[in-house]
Amino acid sequence: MAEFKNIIVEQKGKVLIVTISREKALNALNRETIGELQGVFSNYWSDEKVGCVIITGAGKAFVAGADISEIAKLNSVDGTDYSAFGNHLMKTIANFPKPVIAAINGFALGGGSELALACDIRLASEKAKLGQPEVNLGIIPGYGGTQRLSRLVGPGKAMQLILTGEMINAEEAHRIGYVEAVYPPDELMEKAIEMANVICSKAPLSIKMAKECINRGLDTSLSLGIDFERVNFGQTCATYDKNEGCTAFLEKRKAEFQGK
Ligand code: CO8
Repeated sequence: MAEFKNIIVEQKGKVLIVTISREKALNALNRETIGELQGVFSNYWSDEKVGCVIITGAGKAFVAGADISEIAKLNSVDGTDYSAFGNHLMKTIANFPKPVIAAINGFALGGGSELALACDIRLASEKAKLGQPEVNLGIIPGYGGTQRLSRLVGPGKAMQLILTGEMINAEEAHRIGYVEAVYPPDELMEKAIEMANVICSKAPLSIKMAKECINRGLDTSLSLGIDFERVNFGQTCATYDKNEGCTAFLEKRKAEFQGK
């Protein structure tokens, strides 16, 4: 396993846990950290020994945003480039062939909220605080926040959060559908790992195709999305695991999926 400066990567069974650990800056995403995260997702893209990834943060923050000391130095050209660099990571996570769960342990602000939004499922600690405070800095979200937050919570709520820069607590985030579940702080990782293990116990190709269908559908019309689902459904019917899953059900035994 490669050594990283700003992240810790550990594997528990088929679950990869990526902890952003830059506590002196509340895990703010500087270029180096984004590069390290990009490296992890590239490395594990085709690794069959990993079935699900959890991203979390060390200390009191998930990620308190992009690194403001780097943003402060950007001109227009650099800003566009910086946004593209971070967006490449967000797209890599969104397109990653296995689910990615954000375990939001604390502050998830700006780029930290956007990182969580690029993940497939967001679980939060009761201590989490979320928001897109970019307007306080004279910028706007630049890692997909204007697009993904509005798709998740609806345009009105996204407008309210992004235009006021308001920071909300986990309970409110759950109420509006920004996060899927909220747990006591000491149970968050346990619950995230539990969910990841449930996902890992299913047919890997079904998981990959279902994720892709949901994401592709959000990016296109309903009828094209349903067409995409139809083709993928047909593909599942050609897999070993479909045969195994259906046969196991009929034989009243547990399926042994092989990811093929
Ligand atoms: N960047 C750099 N350093 C940070 C960041 C950050 N985003 N957030 C916190 N820190 C640092 C602080 O400067 C402080 O450092 P030091 O100890 O050296 O003074 C340390 O972390 C601890 O922070 P605080 O003392 O402020 O801790 P508090 O508990 O008092 O407050 C807060 C916690 C409320 C989270 C507060 O730190 C805060 O408001 N942070 C900034 C939050 C923010 O505005 N985030 C959005 C940043 S902009 C962004 O994410 C844009 C994304 C898109 C970029 C597109 C391409 C460029």
